[in-house]
Amino acid sequence: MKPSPFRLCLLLTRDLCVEDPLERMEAAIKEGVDMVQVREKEMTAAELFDWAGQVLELGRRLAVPVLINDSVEVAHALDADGVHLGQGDLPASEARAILGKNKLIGLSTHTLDQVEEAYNLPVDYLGFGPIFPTETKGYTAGLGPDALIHALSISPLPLLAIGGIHGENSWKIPRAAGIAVSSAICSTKELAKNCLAIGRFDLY
Ligand code: TZP
Ligand code: MG
Repeated sequence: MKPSPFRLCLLLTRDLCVEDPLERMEAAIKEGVDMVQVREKEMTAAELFDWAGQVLELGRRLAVPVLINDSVEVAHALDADGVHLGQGDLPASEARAILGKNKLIGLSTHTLDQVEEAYNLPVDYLGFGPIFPTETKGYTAGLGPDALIHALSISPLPLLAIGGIHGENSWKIPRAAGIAVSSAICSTKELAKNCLAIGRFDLY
C-alpha cells in the first residue's frame, strides 16, 4: 500500500458544471482539490486541445497538476502534466514512451486482477471503481468499500477511489486512498461542504 499523493481529484466535465467550469475549478481548488483531470467524452481532438489548454493555464496559475483523460496525443501536444488512461486506451508503455518519465500517468482499474496486473506497468497511480453506483458513467452497482480495502492491500501503486462518492459516503473510503469525483463537485450547490467531507480535510 502506498498512500495517494492526491487527496482530492476533480474530474472536470464542462456540461456537468452548474457555473462557469473554470470558476468552479478555481473555487474547488480553494476548497482543497489538488489534482484536476479534464474529462470530456464528446469533444473532437481540436475542441479538447482548446478547452484543456484553458484548464491547464488555470492549473499552472494555481500550481495544481492537470491531466487529460484518454488522449495521450492532446496531453503531449499541450505539455500537460499527464494523462489518465482507461483499460481500452493506448497501453501505458506507449503513453510513457510518448510523454516521458516526468509526466503523470494514471490507469483506471475495475477488478482486483487489474490492480495486480498494474504491478509491472509504468504508471504513477491507479483509479479503482466504481465504488458506489453513479449516473455519471451509468453504473447501477458499485464494487463497495471492502473491495477498495482489498485493492489497497495488494496495490503496488497509490489508489484513487472513484464512482458515486459524495459528502455523505466519503467517510467509508480509507485515508490511504485519494478520491476522484465529478458530479459531487461539478454539479453541487454545496461545494465547500462537499470538498471538506470528500477530501476528509476535517480529519487532519
Ligand atoms: N470511472 C468510474 S466511475 C466514474 C468514472 C470516470 C464517474 C465518476 O463520476 P461521479 O460523478 O463522481 O460518480
Ligand atoms: Mg478513459
